[in-house]
Amino acid sequence: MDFQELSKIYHQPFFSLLKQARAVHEDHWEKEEVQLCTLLSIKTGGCSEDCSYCAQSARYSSGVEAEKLLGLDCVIERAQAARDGGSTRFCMGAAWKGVRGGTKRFEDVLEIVREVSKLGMEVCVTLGELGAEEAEQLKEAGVTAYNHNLDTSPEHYPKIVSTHTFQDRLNTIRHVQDAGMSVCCGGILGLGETVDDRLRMLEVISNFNPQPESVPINSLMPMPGTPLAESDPVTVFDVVRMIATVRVAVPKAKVRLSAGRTHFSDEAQALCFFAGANSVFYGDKLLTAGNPAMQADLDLLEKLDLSPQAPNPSMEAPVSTPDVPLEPVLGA
Ligand code: SAM
Ligand code: DTB
Ligand code: SF4
Repeated sequence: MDFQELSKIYHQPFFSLLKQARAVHEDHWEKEEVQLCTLLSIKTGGCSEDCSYCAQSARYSSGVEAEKLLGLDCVIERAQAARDGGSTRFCMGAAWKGVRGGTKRFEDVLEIVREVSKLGMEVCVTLGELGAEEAEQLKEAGVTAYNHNLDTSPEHYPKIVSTHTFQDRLNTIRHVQDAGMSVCCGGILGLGETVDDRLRMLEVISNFNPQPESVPINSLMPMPGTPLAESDPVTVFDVVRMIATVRVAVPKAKVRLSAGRTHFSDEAQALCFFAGANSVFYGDKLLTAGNPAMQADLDLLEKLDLSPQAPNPSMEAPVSTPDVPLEPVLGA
């Protein structure tokens, strides 16, 4: 979808937008289900990048200390606990600029992925920048989806990060698609961007070929010591409008109501689910920040007559559409 179309959808009266998003949602998703995904930070802090929202950048005094890559046994224990708790996707995050083949740390990650992929959950990793070969090795080891967010518009991106470019992000996403992994790609609301920036980001994401398998919508969790620590919170209505617009633009994607839920009431989250969100991070911690308690989430789903989604470990990556350019479009 192009920017004009997205803008028209986004700016229609609130209830018309909800109605449209709900109709698209019901056409593509039969069951009243929400996927529960568990996050684990396998390598925390000390990151070389300067993403101004992130507590894990080594450049800011956020109180998050740099740690080593977690050992295999520890990760497996956490993954088993996630599965036993009802998660169907296990997402491992590392505070790295990226990974390079042939290094010990990449070999260690591949070993972790091989073992986690035996547990019957979807396996997602988010390790930063990837080349084509690294992407193939991750796919081979058992990764089903790679999370790499665009986070904001191409125009706003350089105001938020200076150590890598928006185009670097697109290149990694291309490598992930070429290797046959699903792409999980979304962004953050609350980085001082305009609504147009949010829609420009969605324009780029919705024009991926294939479209992403999942789109996480994070609301900034202002982290002490980072340049965005004093940012104004995003409003629930902005989040709901964005989720609804994503639902219409990327109908087959899981739309993941991601960071920031600790600031939202049950009623606000109910609106997000109505608007098309059908996945959440589940567990009381995200990577370094807090998340609602597991029982609170289960209680909320029950109140809304939603059930946790059944496992689908053999999930195939979406396929590209013929006659549509394969390169993600920038400035189209
Ligand atoms: N280093 C890798 C990367 O940048 O892709 C993976 C980890 S990074 C922490 C994953 C994503 O978490 C970011 O792209 C951003 O969308 C989200 N994130 C990080 N800090 C956040 C914060 N304070 N509030 C909301 N979302 C945040
Ligand atoms: C995503 O879009 N959100 C998750 C996951 N992908 C890796 C991360 C949220 C991080 C929130 C801040 C923190 O925990 O430090
Ligand atoms: Fe590093 Fe990722 Fe945080 Fe940026 S968002 S500082 S790349 S961990």
